Amino acid sequence: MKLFIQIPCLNEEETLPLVLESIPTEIPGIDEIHILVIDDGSSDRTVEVARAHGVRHFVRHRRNMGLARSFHDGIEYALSHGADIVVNTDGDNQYPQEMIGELVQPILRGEAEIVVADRQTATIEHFSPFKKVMQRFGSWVVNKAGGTDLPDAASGFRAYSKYSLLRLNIVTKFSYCMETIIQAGNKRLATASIPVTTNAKTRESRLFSNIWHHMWESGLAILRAYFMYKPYVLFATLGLLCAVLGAIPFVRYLVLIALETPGSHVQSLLLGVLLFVGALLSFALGAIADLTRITRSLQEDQLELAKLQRYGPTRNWANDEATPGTGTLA
Ligand SMILES: Nc1nc2c(ncn2[C@@H]2O[C@H](COP(=O)(O)OP(=O)(O)O)[C@@H](O)[C@H]2O)c(=O)[nH]1
Ligand SMILES: [Mg+2]
Repeated sequence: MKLFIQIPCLNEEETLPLVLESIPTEIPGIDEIHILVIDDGSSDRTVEVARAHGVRHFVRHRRNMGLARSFHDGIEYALSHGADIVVNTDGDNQYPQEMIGELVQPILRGEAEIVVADRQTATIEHFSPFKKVMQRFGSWVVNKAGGTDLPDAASGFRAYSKYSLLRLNIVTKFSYCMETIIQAGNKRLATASIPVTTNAKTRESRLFSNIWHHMWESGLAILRAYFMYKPYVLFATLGLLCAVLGAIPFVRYLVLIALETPGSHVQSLLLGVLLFVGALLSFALGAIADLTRITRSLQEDQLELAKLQRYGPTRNWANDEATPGTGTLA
């Protein structure tokens, strides 16, 4: 069993040693532990520091390409080097690397494909009460959209089985954390969570300038991910709303005409017709969006097969069965 621990880094020379020193050298059930540093265009000595600490695997971006792309490229590297499980941790030493052994256990036991560490945000001292409430709310929204039950959806400290990595396709540029959970939920990949305590804060977040920025980006990512899987829910709701609202002025118009009240009442008619057109458009867009969703899911099946061919067979650990197709693709 080959484990890759990937660390996306943007100028982390100061904290990276702490991260690397706290990564366990032995984990029950794991035969090989490899550390992969993804340098996303750092201008400091991140890579030299990693080398000095014995890191042998690197993905390097000449320019900064963002966290989602870095995660994606790290996964490609790990899978093409034979990873069975990939753990993601941060370069700012926010997460307790000592817990990686525990993090991978639900995968090894066949209970989950993705394990998300629960930072227990309610207990983190440097989080403001508002941030704590927002963390809970954000996780609640993600769980609603994905049909999952994870207490800390924004946590980047996670373990992924190879099978889950073959099935996930990241499309948003920013908050891949939320997106992966919603995808996993919609693809019925088993997820699990283990509680961890985070290390003391080493610096401010570089991903988000403030909590509003975080909420805005996360909200957009959640909406897009949700939209990818259930576009008809949005359009059907919008269409129904327009239809119901449109019926009110329309009925008013009919009643006023029937009662032969003075005036043409054309405004009511116009508003009613406008809203009915809106409803019609929403339903039509819903139908198109649903067809696109079907096309996408067929393309995802193709992509999964292509990845299987490239990265070799895997097992659906949670079901303890070979993935369809693995027999012939070996
Ligand atoms: N690849 C990449 N990693 C980044 C970028 N910005 C931050 N990171 C890394 O992502 C991780 C989390 O960043 P951090 O600033 O701690 O954000 P936080 O998750 O909000 O605390 C760290 O390992 C950073 O080095 C970026 O633009 N590209
Ligand atoms: Mg951080």
